[in-house]
Amino acid sequence: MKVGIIMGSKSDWPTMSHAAAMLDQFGIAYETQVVSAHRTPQLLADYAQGAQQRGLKVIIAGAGGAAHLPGMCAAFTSLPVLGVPVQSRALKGMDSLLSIVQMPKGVAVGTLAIGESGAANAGLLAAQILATSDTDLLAKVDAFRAKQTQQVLEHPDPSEA
Ligand code: RP5
Repeated sequence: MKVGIIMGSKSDWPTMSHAAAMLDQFGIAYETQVVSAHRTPQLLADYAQGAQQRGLKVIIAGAGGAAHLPGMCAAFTSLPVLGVPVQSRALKGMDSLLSIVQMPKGVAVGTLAIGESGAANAGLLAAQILATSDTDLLAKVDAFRAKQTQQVLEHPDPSEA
């Protein structure tokens, strides 16, 4: 497994599945697990501290509300941690975003957008990180972007179905 996708609750999966789907597109092996900063703190410590030794290169961590998972995960490992703010019911994910993005200097989390776009882009960014040392994967990322560009250029009329 190259990428670990963790999330605070099963209820985060509909969002975080978009990270998994992006990794699937690139044929990147990943694992998924519920790891909660609040409900299973010891599991979080064990997961993050053992991640590098188990061969993971990037961790994607999604959580909602008082979303401490990405920051605490980053505190336990020097692997790159990509944080996905899951959209919460009460505050629409602003709480998640602000909890994740405002890391104090010295411990870094790469924060993505709220919700599905952020999860998908976390998968894409993980692919781009891995592609820095994998030319086959870099070619796939380039092809993905070229196809996206082509689709826009081939259909410039916004009223077209
Ligand atoms: C967070 O609390 C989770 O990441 C989830 O987004 C939120 C709600 O969790 P559940 O009450 O649905 O389990 O820890």
